[in-house]
Amino acid sequence: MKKALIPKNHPRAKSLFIREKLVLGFERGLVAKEGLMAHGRGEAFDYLLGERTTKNAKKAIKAAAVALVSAKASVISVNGNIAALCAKEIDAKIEVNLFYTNEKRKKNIVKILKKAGAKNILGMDSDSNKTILGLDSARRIVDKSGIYVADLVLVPLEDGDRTIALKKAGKCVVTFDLNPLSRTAQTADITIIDNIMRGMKELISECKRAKKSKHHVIFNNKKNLSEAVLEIKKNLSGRAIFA
Ligand code: PTJ
Repeated sequence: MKKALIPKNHPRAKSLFIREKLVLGFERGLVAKEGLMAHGRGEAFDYLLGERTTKNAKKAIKAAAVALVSAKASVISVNGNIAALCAKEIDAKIEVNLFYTNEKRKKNIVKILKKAGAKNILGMDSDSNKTILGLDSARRIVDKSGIYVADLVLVPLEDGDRTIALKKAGKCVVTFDLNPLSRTAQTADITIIDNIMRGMKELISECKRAKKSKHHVIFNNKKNLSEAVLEIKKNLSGRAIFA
C-alpha cells in the first residue's frame, strides 16, 4: 500500500524502499525504535560512499566468503534490522541475539526467519544460555551451540562492545557496517563497508563460488577501512565548490 506512494522512477527510490522495509519491520514488531535511528546513521554513510558496492567492499566480501566457508563452526547473529532487511537471503546457522532484548520481538524475528526458510535458529532456548565475558549488555547471553562455540561469527550492524568481547573470546569476527569509523568496523577481522541490502546478496554468491574453489585471499582490514575513508573524502572533494 505504502510502496505505491514511492514512484519507481523517483531518483531516491531504492533508498526509500529500504526505509519502507524497516518501517514495515518496525510495525511487525521486528525492529527496535533505535534500529530505525541506527539505519539513519548507516544511510548517511551510504550516501557519502556513493550508494554502491565499492571495489573495497567487494574485496572484503571475497575475504569474508573464504573465511566463512573455511570456518569449522560459523554463525550469523541476527538482530531486528537484519530480520527486516534480509531474512530471505540468510541461509546458514542463525542465532537471534538482540541489543534491546525483548522476548516478543525475538519470537516475531524467529517467525519471519522460519517463513523465509531458515531451519537452524538458535538463541531461543534459555536452557542453552551461556555468557560472554566482559560484556554488560543483553548481547552477552548467547547459545551454547551457537555463538559460544563458534570460531567465526558474522555480526552485521553490531555494537562495538560485543565485537570487542567476541574478539577477546578468540573468535574471528566478520561484520557489515557502513561506518568505517565505528568501533565494530575498527575491531572486526573483516569489515564489509556496504549496505547489508546489497552486500548480503553478494556475500551469498561469493560463498557459493568459494565453496567450489577454496582459494587463499590476502586481506588487511585496516587498509580496507582507510580506503573507505579515502573514498568518502574523494566523494566529498568532488562535490566541494571552490570560489
Ligand atoms: O535489534 P537490536 O535490539 O539488536 O538492535 C539493533 C541495532 C542496530 C539498533 C543495534 O545493534 C545498534 O544500536 O547498533 P549501532 O550501535 O547503532 O550500530 C549499527 C551500525 O550499523 C552503525 O555503525 C550504522 O552505520 C550501521 N548500519 C546501519 N544500517 C546499515 C548499517 N550498515 C550496513 N547496512 C545497513 N543497512
